[in-house]
Amino acid sequence: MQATEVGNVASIVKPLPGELFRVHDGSAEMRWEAMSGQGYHTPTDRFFVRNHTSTPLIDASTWSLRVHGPGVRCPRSYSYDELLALPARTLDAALECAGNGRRFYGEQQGEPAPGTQWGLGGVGVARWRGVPLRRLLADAGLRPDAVDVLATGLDTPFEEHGHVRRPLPVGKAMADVLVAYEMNGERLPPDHGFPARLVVPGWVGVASIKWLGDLEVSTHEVRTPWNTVFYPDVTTQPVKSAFELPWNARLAVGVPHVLHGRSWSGHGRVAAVEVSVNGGRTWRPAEHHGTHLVGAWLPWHVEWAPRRTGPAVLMARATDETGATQPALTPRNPFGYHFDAVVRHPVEVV
Ligand SMILES: Nc1nc2c(c(=O)[nH]1)N[C@H]1C(S)=C(S)[C@@H](COP(=O)(O)O)O[C@H]1N2
Ligand SMILES: [Mo]
Repeated sequence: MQATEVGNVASIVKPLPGELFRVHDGSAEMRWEAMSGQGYHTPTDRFFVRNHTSTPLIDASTWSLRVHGPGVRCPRSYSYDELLALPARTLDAALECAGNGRRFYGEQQGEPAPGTQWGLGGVGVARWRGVPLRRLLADAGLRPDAVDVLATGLDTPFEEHGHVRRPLPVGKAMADVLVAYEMNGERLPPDHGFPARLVVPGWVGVASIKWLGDLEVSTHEVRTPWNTVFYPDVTTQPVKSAFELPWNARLAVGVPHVLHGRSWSGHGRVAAVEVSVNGGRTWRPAEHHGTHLVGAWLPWHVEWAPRRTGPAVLMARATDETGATQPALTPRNPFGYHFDAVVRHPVEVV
């Protein structure tokens, strides 16, 4: 690993050391080698950040969260302390940007998609703690004709589109969504949504609105730029896999290596992972180990003792409990979302 170089972008508060992150404009991608030797969760110091504008610094003592709109009978407003006083739940869940893997539309399929050129590091698993959204909606007297919950962020408006906001269908809002105020056992850091954010398990990251200020419950379907112009028709995240290795990792010939990786799916548990160390000619099952939670990821490993020096291509292919698997090619997507094809990870045997 190279010497520490502390990167920084004005729009993100936390340090972005070069061995943990690749910085793209206003966003920071985790380097997958930074998960090597880590536990089940992604430590907050290396958790990816995706901001439309920049991280706001919000004063919790004057902050409040409104729950209102025609879909509720009794609008409510919660101070930070009131939110913290409600019954809390802990949830281990992956958060992933819809554009994670976008770079491979160009790199592997020869059809570059515009937008942030994420490798596979626009994903992380954290232990979130907060109040189930269903509790807030029930307390506000959710009406049977409620349709969408429009969550709005308090960050500065994005271009001419206004505040970042996206409707969440009531069915999902009442199922497993959390209004989180803790991440990995600590107060939510500014970059990840302090004082509170949504965590929407299995869905595209943009559903998990940060710096939450307002929840408006409607009795009709809501359209905002974040479900029309950007991120139309994307909800559940597909199946993906990554090796906890640097791109072009150098591996010594003739000695056994344990190659670690993780696979995840927005549809449910990962059921099987196969690995190829020869660019997809032959495959073998990976061994699963450790915790495996639905809505998070499955850690796995294989042993490999390379016999020849030179370049090699590692590939990992997961299948989830619904039978969804990683194809050889992802169909073209105009926005570069949901790249789920098997990624060819180059290494150098030396
Ligand atoms: N208010 C607000 N919420 C937001 C965003 C944003 O820019 N503003 N970015 C979204 C996107 S596109 C993603 S992928 C996730 C990223 O969450 P993270 O930065 O905590 O990793 O937050 C989502 N929530
Ligand atoms: Mo995203």
